[in-house]
Amino acid sequence: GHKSAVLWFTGLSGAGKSTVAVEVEKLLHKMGIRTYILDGDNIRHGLNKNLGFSPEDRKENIRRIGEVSKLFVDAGLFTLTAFISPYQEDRDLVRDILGEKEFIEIYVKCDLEECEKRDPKGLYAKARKGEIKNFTGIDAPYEAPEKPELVVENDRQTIGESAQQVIDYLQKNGYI
Ligand code: GGZ
Repeated sequence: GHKSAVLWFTGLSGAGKSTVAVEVEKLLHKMGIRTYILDGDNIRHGLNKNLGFSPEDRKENIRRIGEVSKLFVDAGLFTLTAFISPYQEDRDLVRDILGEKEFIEIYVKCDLEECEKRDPKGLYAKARKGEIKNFTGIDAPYEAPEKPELVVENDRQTIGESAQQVIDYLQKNGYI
């Protein structure tokens, strides 16, 4: 058996949160573990489509995602979330909602310079030109986790290595 929890990936836009989450999910599936990924595609376009990117809206975005994650964990699923979640206070609130053992904070570390170079959706370029306001890393803050359970350095290792690091953590700590 296994003990389900939330794998909470946090980091800049373009850091590779979703990419690592998808890779971890594949590895969990191979072990017969059921999962669900929450990301901008299924949350910001649905449940949270009334929210923008002000600090207040981000706070509410993260709070709702925390509550939804709790429901999935209660249903027995390993839940993987991929949101910037830039504020320590908001992530701490989710930790309170979930409980210490059910919340695994994973800092997906990647230099701003590298994220900006990747810029898959051209959003950093737009933010630099002032066409997008309050863009994380440009004119809105990102507070790096103070005490994450795990740090994966996506600008220094492959996605496969980052994913394996997460699986190792889960095994070492008795989740799987
Ligand atoms: C940051 C923004 C913004 C602003 C639109 N700031 O690379 P993406 O496109 O797919 O990831 C970013 C995503 C961030 O949404 P989150 O729900 O993860 O943010 S938070 O946790 O802070 O609530 C980016 C896009 O939305 N995007 N405008 N101003 N990212």
